[in-house]
Amino acid sequence: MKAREGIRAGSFEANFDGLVGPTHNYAGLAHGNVASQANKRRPANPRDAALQGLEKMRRVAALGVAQAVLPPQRRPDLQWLRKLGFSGTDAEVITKAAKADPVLLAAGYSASAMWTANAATVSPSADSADGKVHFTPANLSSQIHRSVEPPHTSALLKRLFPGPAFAHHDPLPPGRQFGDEGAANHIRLAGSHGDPGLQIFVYGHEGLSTGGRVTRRFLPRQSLEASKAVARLHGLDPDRVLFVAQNPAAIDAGVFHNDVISVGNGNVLFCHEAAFQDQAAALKRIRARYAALGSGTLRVIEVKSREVSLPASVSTYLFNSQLLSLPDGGMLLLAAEECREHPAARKYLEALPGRGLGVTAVEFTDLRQSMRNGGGPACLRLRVALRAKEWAAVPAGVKMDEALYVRLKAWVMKHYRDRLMPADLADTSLLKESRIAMDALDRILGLGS
Ligand code: SUG
Repeated sequence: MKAREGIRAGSFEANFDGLVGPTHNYAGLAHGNVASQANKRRPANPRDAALQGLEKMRRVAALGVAQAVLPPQRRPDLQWLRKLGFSGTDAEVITKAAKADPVLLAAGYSASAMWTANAATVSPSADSADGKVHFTPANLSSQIHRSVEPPHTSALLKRLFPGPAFAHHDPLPPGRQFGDEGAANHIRLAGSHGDPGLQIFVYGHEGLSTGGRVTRRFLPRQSLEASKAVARLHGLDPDRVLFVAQNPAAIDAGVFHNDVISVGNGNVLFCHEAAFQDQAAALKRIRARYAALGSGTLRVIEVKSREVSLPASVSTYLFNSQLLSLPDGGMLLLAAEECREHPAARKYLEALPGRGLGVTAVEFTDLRQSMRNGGGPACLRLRVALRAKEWAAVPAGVKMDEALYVRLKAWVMKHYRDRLMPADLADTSLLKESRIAMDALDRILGLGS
């Protein structure tokens, strides 16, 4: 792995992965997320979950891609539980919440901040009117356990991206009409990471529409109104922004975020044929807007249902792969191990690099613990396209290199349990263990508490 600083020039994408926290568990809290529902109350292994995430970060850093770590949020969020009327000592708060409503306790204890694709929407300086990198933390209003995250995410992003090069917005006002789930519903296409790009905001529903429901089974999470507000806040050029509706049938099949059914990078858009509403028209708009950038032609890799079905796309998270621009000019598709185990997905991916469509290599990564909660490779990372001087402003302590990997691995081995059930959240020793672990992590990353 290369050194942390001083080696990068120009503009590039940095991946900020969420480090899985010590309270990772399967509480079945996530609506519309079929993996979370299917694995409800199964035993989780927080240690393996964190180690799997660390291996992915290590691999990406070894490829020469800028990689950093976002620390887990402190859980349980006792302040949040206190706001709900649970009082007394910290241990009493836990015990009372466990007795009154274990779902609320699980929400206050959720490690869901690990899926940093939902932390915020980010626009690089090449795209914004004021030349700053813009961040809007997602309000995550649609899920109670995820709505705990935004204040902590806001504070963390301000800490990690300090100074005049960065603009930090508040999360959007809460509520379904402004439901915002961050970068998971946002695709940026550009000739290269430093060029002005096309930002595609994919939404599930029109929050202010009175036209009835678009889906039958699951409520969509991202609203058009939220996407539009973020585009306004970030000072984006309207000619380089598109709002595209998700296919309601995909949402009902378990595509609760668009990044479960499409991913873009550079001049490549990789998507299933069932990703968008009126897909042919949507792709036509995307191609036309991309062409207007003057950065060449967009390559759309559209996978047909007969190649990989919609249910198989959801179970394998094929489109939740990371598409990474490599220093040698190639593009790697980093897929979940589940894709290798699924005959159709595997066959598709084995052939892909040979087809001359822009993806030059495919690798697999084992993220089984996260996958059981509906989080694949792309869910675990927040992409931030940065200029070298912007990257230099990020605290060195969070930038991944071999030394940090080794320290974090030892930290996980020391502090994490290898089995956690939702019922264990009532055990107040978990509160103490988590605090000790997080204090030690603050020292490793040099962030203070
Ligand atoms: O919000 N799962 C997360 C998974 C998020 C995946 N992110 C992206 N697609 N970008 C969610 O549904 C499960 C938690 C539980 O059930 O305990 C959960 O929150």
